[in-house]
Amino acid sequence: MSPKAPKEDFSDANIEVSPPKDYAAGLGGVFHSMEPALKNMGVARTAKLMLKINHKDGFDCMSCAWPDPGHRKIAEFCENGGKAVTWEATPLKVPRSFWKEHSLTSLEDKTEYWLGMQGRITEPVYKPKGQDHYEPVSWDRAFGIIADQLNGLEHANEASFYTSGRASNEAAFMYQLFARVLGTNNLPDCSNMCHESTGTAMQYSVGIGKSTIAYDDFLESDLIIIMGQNPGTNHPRMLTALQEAKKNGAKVVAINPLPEAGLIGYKDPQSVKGYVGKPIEIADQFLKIRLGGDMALLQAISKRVLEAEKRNPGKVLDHDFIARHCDGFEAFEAHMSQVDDREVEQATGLSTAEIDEIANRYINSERVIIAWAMGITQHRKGVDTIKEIINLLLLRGNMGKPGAGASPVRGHSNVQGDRTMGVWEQMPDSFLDALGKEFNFEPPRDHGVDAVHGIRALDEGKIKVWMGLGGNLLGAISDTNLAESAMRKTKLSVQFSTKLNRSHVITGEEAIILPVLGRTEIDVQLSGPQYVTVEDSVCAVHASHGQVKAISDQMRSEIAVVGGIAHATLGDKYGIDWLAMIDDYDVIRDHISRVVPGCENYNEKTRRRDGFVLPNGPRDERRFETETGKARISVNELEHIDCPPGRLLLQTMRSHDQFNTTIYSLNDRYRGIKNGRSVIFIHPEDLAELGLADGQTVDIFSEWKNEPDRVLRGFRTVAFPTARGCAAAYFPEANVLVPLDSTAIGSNTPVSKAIVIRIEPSNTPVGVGRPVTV
Ligand SMILES: Nc1nc2c(c(=O)[nH]1)N[C@H]1C(S)=C(S)[C@@H](COP(=O)(O)OP(=O)(O)OC[C@H]3O[C@@H](n4cnc5c(=O)[nH]c(N)nc54)[C@H](O)[C@@H]3O)O[C@H]1N2
Ligand SMILES: Nc1nc2c(c(=O)[nH]1)N[C@H]1C(S)=C(S)[C@@H](COP(=O)(O)OP(=O)(O)OC[C@H]3O[C@@H](n4cnc5c(=O)[nH]c(N)nc54)[C@H](O)[C@@H]3O)O[C@H]1N2
Ligand SMILES: [Mo]
Repeated sequence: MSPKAPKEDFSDANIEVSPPKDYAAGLGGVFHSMEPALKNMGVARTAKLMLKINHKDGFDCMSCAWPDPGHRKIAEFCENGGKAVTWEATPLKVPRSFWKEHSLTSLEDKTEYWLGMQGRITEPVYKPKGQDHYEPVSWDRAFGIIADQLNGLEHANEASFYTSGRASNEAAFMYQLFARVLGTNNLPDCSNMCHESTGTAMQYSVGIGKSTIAYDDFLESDLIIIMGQNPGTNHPRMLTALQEAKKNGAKVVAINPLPEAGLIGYKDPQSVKGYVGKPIEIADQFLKIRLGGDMALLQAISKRVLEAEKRNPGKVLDHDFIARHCDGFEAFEAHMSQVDDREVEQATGLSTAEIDEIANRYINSERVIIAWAMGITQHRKGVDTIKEIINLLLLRGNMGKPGAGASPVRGHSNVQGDRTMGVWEQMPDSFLDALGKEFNFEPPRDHGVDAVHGIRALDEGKIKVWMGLGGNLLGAISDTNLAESAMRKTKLSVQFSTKLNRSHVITGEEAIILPVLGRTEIDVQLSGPQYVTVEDSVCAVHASHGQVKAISDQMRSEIAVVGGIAHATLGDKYGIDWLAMIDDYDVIRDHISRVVPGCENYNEKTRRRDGFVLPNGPRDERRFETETGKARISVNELEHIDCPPGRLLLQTMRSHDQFNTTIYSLNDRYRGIKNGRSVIFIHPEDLAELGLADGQTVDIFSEWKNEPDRVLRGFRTVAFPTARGCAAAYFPEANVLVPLDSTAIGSNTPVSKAIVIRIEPSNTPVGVGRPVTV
């Protein structure tokens, strides 16, 4: 069957709801990646690619950042990796006629799903000022338009350079170099909306904003606590690691307001036993916490640890570790004695017995890992919550020893690498010094804008050129309506993309889309075939080799595009030879060797079959490069989320069939949803209290300070066993409800997991196209 793009947009009118599942994967899981919608993408090319995913001579799966085990299986991928590959490697092209047929105005009603299903973008297109259509444009002309706009700016800070975490290390390194040579640190990235809270907290507490464990630590741990993460969907291969850890005797505690299937049970899709056998149990204890309750829970556990030490002096705390490596213990101990049990109960919705149980598990385990993701970072107190995770680990020396440590599980497959390469609006001076020395220029020192401040700057008319190395900022950022009107105020918006998304539809006065190669595709430059490099969630760096021929020779590698724009804009300013970097990526890697700490001999090390692991102070030698030179046990004030009566707290999360703003199908299998995304999950007793029925159509209002309510209309209620007082809906649709200024303290990450909402019966039908948001 040759793939076809859908003409009509998809309808949510026939949503089917069935009870949620209580286990994840199974062999069916892998086959599920070929579900009908994806079949439309054409699976023939995918078959070959499947065998090369995450293999040593293959390519790095572009889905999530979960690490590769040392021993890789024949099929080292998961269902959702399969979807990502199929989606990218489709032979379906956006035809030239598309741009004539569809005005931008007509595309405004289209869903992300429909846009993505139109196929790969294979030629550069340009939307001139005052026009409502894109038209094909040559690469040279596109570079020329961009260069003219950039060179016409009064200051480089009128440009902003967004990055999404799929970009390779080489592309990211060149991109940040280009921005800084131009004279700006305006380098917002998807991480600002993702693990920024982790980076901020861990940098403060332990001197590095990354995981302190290696893959094998999971296999040596005796207790793994998973907080605010849904690995069955978002990091499916983590379930294999958990299964092996359990075989080795580890216990697992899951903390989540939703009973996520993958946290309850698992069938390994890659073993015969997994196919025919019963699911294994994942969580030994499941804490159905209220949204935002984690900080209170962590404090309550730490309090119990300290009390246990009082009862058994010298037996509970790791005194030696604390004395040698930590500071702040006394102040912390004093602060924990004030933790108020009633407040903990209110914040968490958990019973004393439940908290006692997890505390006892923690105290009785020698090697503990705490893993977390967006359920922790995307909260107003996300940074402080992560500091409390670190506090708890430090009390018993659970850092820098086998089987123990902090495991923030990253999102995008190379989001961590992009940061290592300097994509950050506030890189430290040491990095900027090295960059300036290598390329003979003085990098700007003022911090740039992050994702949220970037939208504000757009709205204030301060950004004249906006560029995106991948991603879909308008789909991903909070406050969709505000963000979109902000983007329309810029002069030129430029996107490097594989597929169409919202950020191509809502544009600056002029707009350009530049079609790039994806990770699956063979990349040949003047010096021959090239590879790129990536860093996973546990700081392992390795090469990724494209495997299939691109479906059009008009597409260029991200590196060739960054280099092309830089060359057109800057020529050979400061003697930087952009074209040499394009011709041979080894040249970029040589620069990386001399600029990025830990990347010395980068060409040699990334050619090793296993790549290499970046140095990590806490993990390698219990070295903590904080301001005090020690790991900091910190004091953090608990803050209760204020949810007035008659209101619910809403989290926005991913369905099983999406990758961020990319929608693979309208199903969310594990949660029992089929054929639609306009749903809001609510506890049956909350529904009853609010006078609402299961299956009723409602409008959702977000209440924020004195601002007019934000609204999402025509959603179907789904009675669901979530924590009381909490609701859940899918992002990106629900982003319209998140106020731009509602961000985490310290990291400025949008608070996507605790939105105060009011729900009212609706007259808007659950319908076709994008939901109604006015
Ligand atoms: N297939 C697939 N894989 C992906 C992605 C994808 O979209 N699809 N996205 C990638 C990216 S960029 C990222 S960042 C990761 C995201 O990975 P996750 O963080 O797993 O993604 P979310 O869907 O946001 O899920 C958040 C989880 O936290 C829980 N949660 C929400 N609020 C709270 C809270 O207050 N406390 C606790 N304890 N739990 C809470 C939710 O119920 C949910 O289970 O996945 C990456 N991998
Ligand atoms: N409400 C709410 N909002 C959220 C979140 C949430 O949980 N709730 N999560 C946040 C998180 S964790 C993140 S990471 C952000 C994600 O924000 P982004 O990273 O900006 O968004 P994505 O949806 O991953 O980007 C998808 C687009 O990337 C392009 N693309 C795909 N592959 C490639 C490639 O190889 N190269 C290039 N150049 N382009 C490519 C395609 O055009 C595709 O449409 O969203 C955030 N927004
Ligand atoms: Mo993310």
